[in-house]
Amino acid sequence: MPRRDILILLVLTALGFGTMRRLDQTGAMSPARAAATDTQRDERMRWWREARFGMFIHWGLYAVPAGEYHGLRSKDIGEWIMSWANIPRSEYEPFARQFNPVKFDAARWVRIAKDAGMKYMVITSKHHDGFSMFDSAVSDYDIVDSTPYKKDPMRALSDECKKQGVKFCFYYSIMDWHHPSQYVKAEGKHETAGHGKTQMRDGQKDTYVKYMKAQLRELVTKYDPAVLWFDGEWVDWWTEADGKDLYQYVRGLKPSILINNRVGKGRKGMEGLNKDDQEYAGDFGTPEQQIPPTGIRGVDWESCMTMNETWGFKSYDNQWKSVETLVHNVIDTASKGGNYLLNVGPTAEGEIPPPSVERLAGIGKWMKVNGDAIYGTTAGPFKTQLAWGRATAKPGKLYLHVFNWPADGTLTVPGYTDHVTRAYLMANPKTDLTMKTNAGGLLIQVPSSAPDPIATVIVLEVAR
Ligand code: H79
Repeated sequence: MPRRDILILLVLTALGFGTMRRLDQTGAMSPARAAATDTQRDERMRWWREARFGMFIHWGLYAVPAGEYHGLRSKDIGEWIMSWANIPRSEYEPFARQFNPVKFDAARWVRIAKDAGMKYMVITSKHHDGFSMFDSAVSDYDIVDSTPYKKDPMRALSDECKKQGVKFCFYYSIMDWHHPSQYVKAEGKHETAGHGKTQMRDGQKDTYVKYMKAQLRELVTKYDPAVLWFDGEWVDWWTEADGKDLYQYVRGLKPSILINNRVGKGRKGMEGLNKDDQEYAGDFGTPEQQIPPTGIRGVDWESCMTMNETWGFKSYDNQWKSVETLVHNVIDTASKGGNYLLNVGPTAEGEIPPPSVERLAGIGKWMKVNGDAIYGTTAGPFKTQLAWGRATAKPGKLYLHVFNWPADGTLTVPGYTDHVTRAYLMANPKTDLTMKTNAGGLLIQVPSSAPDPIATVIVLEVAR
């Protein structure tokens, strides 16, 4: 490691960077240090908490077989085909020769995300299959050196995100099905195929960690990502100490970067939030394919989810969620204080599938009117789930997201007694809605039918 990095690392370690809650070596924390690190942490989390909605992109060689290998199809996820179809490296590598995304248009991808109301994108720089989607100096198994495309789409995307004001972020898998340090030891599986739990060859871990660090240095210094989103950390050869070390390394490369909890072992299964037996590395929790039943105050988290049933493109997955479900998910997540990271799986030709584009446009239409009730909000104040929908909050404002419109023209906000000075529809801010209170809470007179069939937002101005 260069001297400069060691220095930065020492300083950051001394400042107590890198744990979900910040403790010093003894496990205790002086109030002064807590305040300092909280401020730094709040500072670097600020844009992310404000953003609330991002695009996940799973794009790699797996888009070539698109969920089918020698006639075999599966319900399993597309980017795991090297595992479930038991494809050895020698047969998987040639997919690179068919990966030619001539229809890839960085400006269009970023525009699609932006028009959907998404504030950041997280794209696979390297998934479990080990193929680098950027021009890596430490591997030839990358898009520039091994495909007929020969260009670097991450360069184009990073530039385009800067131009259009979308935060650009990378996913990176710790488990690697292509690196010689790792192999498969499982009944009936090829030694060099993909597998949920790769083994580490004796004495090879240091070599592999050096390789990861070299790639991460390239990713951070060449593309300036706002987040590093690790995954594939559950293999038994990866430890929390490894995670903390990698966290500090990446933060040393760019002090303002955000790093998810999958850099280490904090993640609690698919729930994704941190276990509480010790302090784990990572700036935010990562529930996968689920939205937690309630939020947790003071904990940052982001739910990632597919729009159909796969992350990487599968030609025959038509199980699309409706625009209504997706908008409800954005709202549900925000109402619990989290971010929603919604996935698209582009084709090997470089196109975001049209059903995804249509749905994103639908979400964007809603966000354009109601975005103020999502961006920069925190969880609503209600302890129990509202029968008609969800609530989000900002200082001086409460946003009611009504999924089920009241048949009798009266919306009841149960137990709500704060001083409300005004109520109006987000889509019609000039017209006041009539309110009264009774023992049940606040009663708002609303139009007889739902102004927005997906979710109507009612804004309450609250005296602080
Ligand atoms: O990149 C996408 C997927 O390929 C990857 N994560 C998303 C974002 C992924 N999805 N599912 N899996 C990986 C399967 C992993 C399942 C498990 Fe486990 C790993 C089961 C047991 C080990 C996760 C960690 C659940 C329990 C521990």
